[in-house]
Amino acid sequence: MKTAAPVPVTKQEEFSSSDLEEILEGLSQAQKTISPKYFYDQTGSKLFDQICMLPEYYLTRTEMQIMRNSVDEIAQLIGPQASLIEFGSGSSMKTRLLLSHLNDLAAYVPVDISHDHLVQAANKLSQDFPHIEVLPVVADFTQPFQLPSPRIMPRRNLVYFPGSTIGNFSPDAAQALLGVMRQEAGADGALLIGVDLKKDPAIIEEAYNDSAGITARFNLNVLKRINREFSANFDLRKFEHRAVYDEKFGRIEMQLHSLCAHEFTVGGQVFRLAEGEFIVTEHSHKYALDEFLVMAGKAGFDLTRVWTDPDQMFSVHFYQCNPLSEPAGGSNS
Ligand code: AVI
Repeated sequence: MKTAAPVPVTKQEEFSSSDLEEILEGLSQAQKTISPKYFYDQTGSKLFDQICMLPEYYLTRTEMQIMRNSVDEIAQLIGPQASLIEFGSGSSMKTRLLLSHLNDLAAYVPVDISHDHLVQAANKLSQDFPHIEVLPVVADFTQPFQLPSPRIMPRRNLVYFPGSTIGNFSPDAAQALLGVMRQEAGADGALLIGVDLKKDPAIIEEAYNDSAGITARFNLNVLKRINREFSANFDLRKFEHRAVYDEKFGRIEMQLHSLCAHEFTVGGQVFRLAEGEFIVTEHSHKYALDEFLVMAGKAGFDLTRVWTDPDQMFSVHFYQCNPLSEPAGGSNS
């Protein structure tokens, strides 16, 4: 069997120095928090892939069905020789459908913070789609980053952000991230984004409290990771996973509840938790269609088309960049 050359990786920055500071700061707040970005070590990334296949986790299944139904129309809207830039690509599972329908793509640029998972997925994709140039970028995509130069000059950039990962950002941070996407998309660019919709809270809570306990393992794994990478001593037996929908904020909140009063240490600093006190590990915001449209509009995106499933559980949006809203400091195109 022929083995393809490994894909060239662009590395934007080192993260490790500020990670410990960020974790310590989150744990020092009155409401202790750990950023969801720490979920995705090797184990966390694998657990997340399992979550996507759970019967209760309707998001992936529904989004994929919408994509399957609409992919020809999406390919038409994208047009020839685009560069497909995926923010937070992870294992790029959802992208395969798109890649197999875009046969004259200039390049596929997966962008992710998790180096190993990204490079592994990019090499696999490059083998499976040998006609597409795969140019992974290791970067914190919440900050503007330099795009690699494909061999074929792209006619336009398409930013792809599936999975409703936008929901894991606070509305302000989501607004700022849409601004970064607008900048990376450039003058003739476009955005294809998956957004989970507001619905019966019971359906949402089930999706984050699955009966097989995979989401609980995913949530608790962040403590294991911090133990290993940041000299911490969390005792996982003293924590319990919970996920609660907050109607006021339109978001699910993932928590790690302390089952008893106890202390733990991270990077030499001691923290205390009372019984019943919890650490917030993630918010997953759900949007009404028009709420999201307004946010995208403010970032400089004009809606071309939105697709939903018959039960209005999930939505996929295609936006064109509004040429009048070219970000200050230029674009990446
Ligand atoms: C990645 N993100 C969109 C997932 C979500 O639904 O918010 C992460 C997740 N957390 C628990 N289950 C899935």
